[in-house]
Amino acid sequence: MNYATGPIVACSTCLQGNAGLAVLRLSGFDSLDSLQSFFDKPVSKFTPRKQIHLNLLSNTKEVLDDVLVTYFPTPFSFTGENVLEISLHGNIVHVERIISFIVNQFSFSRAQPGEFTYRAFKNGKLNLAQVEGLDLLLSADSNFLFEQGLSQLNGELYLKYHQLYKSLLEFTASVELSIDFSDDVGEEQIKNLQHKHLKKIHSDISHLEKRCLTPIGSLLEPSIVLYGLPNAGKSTVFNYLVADERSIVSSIEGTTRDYISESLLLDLGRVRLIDTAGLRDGVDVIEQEGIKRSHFQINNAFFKILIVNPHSHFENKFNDVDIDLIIFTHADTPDFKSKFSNLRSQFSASIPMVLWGQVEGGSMGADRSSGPMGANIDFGSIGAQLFDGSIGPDIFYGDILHIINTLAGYKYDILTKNKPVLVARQRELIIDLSVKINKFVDLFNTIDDIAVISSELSLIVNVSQELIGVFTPDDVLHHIFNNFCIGK
Ligand SMILES: Nc1nc2c(ncn2[C@@H]2O[C@H](COP(=O)(O)OP(=O)(O)OP(=O)(O)O)[C@@H](O)[C@H]2O)c(=O)[nH]1
Ligand SMILES: [Mg+2]
Repeated sequence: MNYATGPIVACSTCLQGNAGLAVLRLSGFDSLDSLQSFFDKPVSKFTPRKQIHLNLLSNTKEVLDDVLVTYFPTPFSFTGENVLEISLHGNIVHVERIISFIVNQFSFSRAQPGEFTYRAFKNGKLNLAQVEGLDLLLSADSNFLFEQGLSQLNGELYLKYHQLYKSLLEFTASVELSIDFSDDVGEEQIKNLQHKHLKKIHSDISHLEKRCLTPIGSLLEPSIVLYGLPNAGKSTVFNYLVADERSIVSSIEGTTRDYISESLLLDLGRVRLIDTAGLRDGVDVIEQEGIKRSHFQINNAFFKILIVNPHSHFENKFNDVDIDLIIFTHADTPDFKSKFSNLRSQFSASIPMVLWGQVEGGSMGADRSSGPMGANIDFGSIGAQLFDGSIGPDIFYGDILHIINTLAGYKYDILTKNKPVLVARQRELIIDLSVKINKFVDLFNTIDDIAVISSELSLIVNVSQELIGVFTPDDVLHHIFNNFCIGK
């Protein structure tokens, strides 16, 4: 982290291309007077937190742009320093020209990634948990992640951490009490007090620990994987879902050698849909590597879809716990019904199943809205007349995208119901706290040496301090702030 000490400037809106507006953020300048030559209105007219409409001027008094400026005087700003936000026209070349002008004319530095937030943190405007919440919110791919980021930014977790920290300090004080005043305060009284505090701490930590048990990898970047044996129809289903001939489809086993992913927008937010290499043994090293990678994707996906072609020899070697949905392909082919009926019993009755097939004469793929056979046939579903409902109530008919949307959304809701702690740093510290407190409870109940108890306790207090950011090692800070992008 190599942050400047003087004033900094950056564009805080995402400028991937030309846009209507861009917002520049300037922070850390001594006074508005130093920037007077940049504006065609006197800075004495600027009212804090109210927009003012003016022209930006070059040093030869030419108009650079027609803008809106908002002034946030220290300490009532995002960074705690004097801040200006300038809304200007969002042409990339123009934005760059204005930033260069500010850098050269007024000796500003270009802000590094996360530098504004770092200043906010250093100046006590945000605590570390809030910084991490902001990071979560700004990079959230799902509504849930955004909401979690927002609630963390609003201090939901920080309050819990702080409450824990306070309990630990109170407990420490009661231990100190037994060291310093053991002659004056009754032993019984002290023990009661200490047990009460320890119980509270233990329960607070256990409660937080429960929120760290959901695997977060699968929540932060939710992915849905299609897996199964070679030739099952994975790539065919994948292409249908992403509405593009993205994956190569062929009747040759082992066509997909490495996994392929595409973004899919569902109700829960943006997910990665992954097509994997067919799982089989005894293949060449390249395909083995592809299969290894596929396993990694399967393990990490929060929603796993097994694709089965009932015409191929199939033995269920998959762990049923890991199957969220089974799609049986080739439902359009003769004999499908009997083959499928034989296969079904290999799976737990509680796993949802979809029957899916190519409509004869239609090409697999792109146009979901009408379907290759016209309006009456919903491509991706199988006509109900094929099965007459005799197959059972847990077989879904209808568009598979819709079914996946519903089931994946449902599972995501279950996984996120307990509001898991999402920031890896906090999770690690909470797990550490939990291990330490469990050990400590044993120690406290078995030994009487107050000096040993006190020193063990101080280790726990240190971890809780790190959790609320009273003490945070530099490399941890570096990691957190580097994750941000420029302008944040
Ligand atoms: N009739 C019919 N053919 C299908 C269906 N699904 C897939 N196929 C065909 O089955 C063959 C294999 O399909 P793929 O999608 O390439 O299978 P895959 O599971 O990706 O196979 P690998 O990449 O080798 O693991 C292709 O010829 C597809 O056209 C279906 O529902 N009905
Ligand atoms: Mg394939």
